[in-house]
Amino acid sequence: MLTDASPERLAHLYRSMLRIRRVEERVAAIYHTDKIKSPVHLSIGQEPPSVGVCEALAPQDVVFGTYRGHALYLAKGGDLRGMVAELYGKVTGCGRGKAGSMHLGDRSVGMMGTSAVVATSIPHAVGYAWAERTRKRDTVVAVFFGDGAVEEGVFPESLNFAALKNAPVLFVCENNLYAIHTPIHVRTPKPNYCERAEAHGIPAERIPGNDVLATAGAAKRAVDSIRLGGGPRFLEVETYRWREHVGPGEDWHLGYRSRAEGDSWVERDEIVRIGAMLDPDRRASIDASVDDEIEDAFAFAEAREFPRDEELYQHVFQP
Ligand SMILES: Cc1ncc(C[n+]2csc(CCOP(=O)(O)OP(=O)(O)O)c2C)c(N)n1
Ligand SMILES: [Mg+2]
Repeated sequence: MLTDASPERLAHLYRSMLRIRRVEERVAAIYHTDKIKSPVHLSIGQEPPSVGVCEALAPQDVVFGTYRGHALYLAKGGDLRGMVAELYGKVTGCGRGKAGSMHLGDRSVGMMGTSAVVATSIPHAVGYAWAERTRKRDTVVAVFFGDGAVEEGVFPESLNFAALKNAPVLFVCENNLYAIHTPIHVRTPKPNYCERAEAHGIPAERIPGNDVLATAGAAKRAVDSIRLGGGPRFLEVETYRWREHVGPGEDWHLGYRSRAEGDSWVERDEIVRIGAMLDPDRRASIDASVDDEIEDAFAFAEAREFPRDEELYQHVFQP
């Protein structure tokens, strides 16, 4: 990690978050054409948790995520062309066109995979971390999940096992305050996620305000401790989903959350905040290069082929 708030570091964080935002905006804009063959759970507004935590990880470290995985895939260094082609269902996609948006992976950069079944990647990550520790490998495993996943039974089971085995795992709860259309306060009497981690002997930190620098700082402290053998850590990053739960649009009309609440998050857009810390010329050059890269990735996806029929049973699990 570069020194705190150096221009290089801010430019990197800005670029990384902007790239995720612009790709997803393009996905949303073309979704009605049906060229994208997959349901999409957009991370627009939720760029800081993935970008902040991934900045603190080393190249050999690995991540596990959820169906809302575009931000994590890109923040961990996943190939942009591979992701867009995957959304199109093309054979050059990172899952050879068979995985779609909800199952992104790129093992070459430690993006181990994502799951559409809420909370399932938590025990996967703990098992992987324990295996890496047993093999005496210098790997930190970060697992990302939503506030809804905390209500699944595997959450406390996984925390307990990770603490017991001193597994090198960083739990990252992206608390966007909702599970689909249900707010936290009607799902749980006490959303004290950090206390729940601490009850298992796992040090925990809550980062309010969708703050990428604070997230990166907390993640760095946690990752350093895990790498030194300090055992699992827990982060709760407060964030906010701007678009509908699944799909390209907005959903303020549904009434489960207010436009005023949404506006309060949009007004403190972290991409705008970090961008304002940059020299305007540098920011403009990043904006242009991100647009070029996205143009290239969509052109690549458009031009490529769908998998052939005979590939239907290749690269898939067959019991
Ligand atoms: C085991 C399981 N139960 C229910 C669902 C249906 N479901 C899909 S997403 C979701 C909400 C999850 O909310 P959260 O974990 O907060 O993640 P977010 O979508 O807010 O990022 C639910 C209940 C599912 N996919 N898997
Ligand atoms: Mg949620």
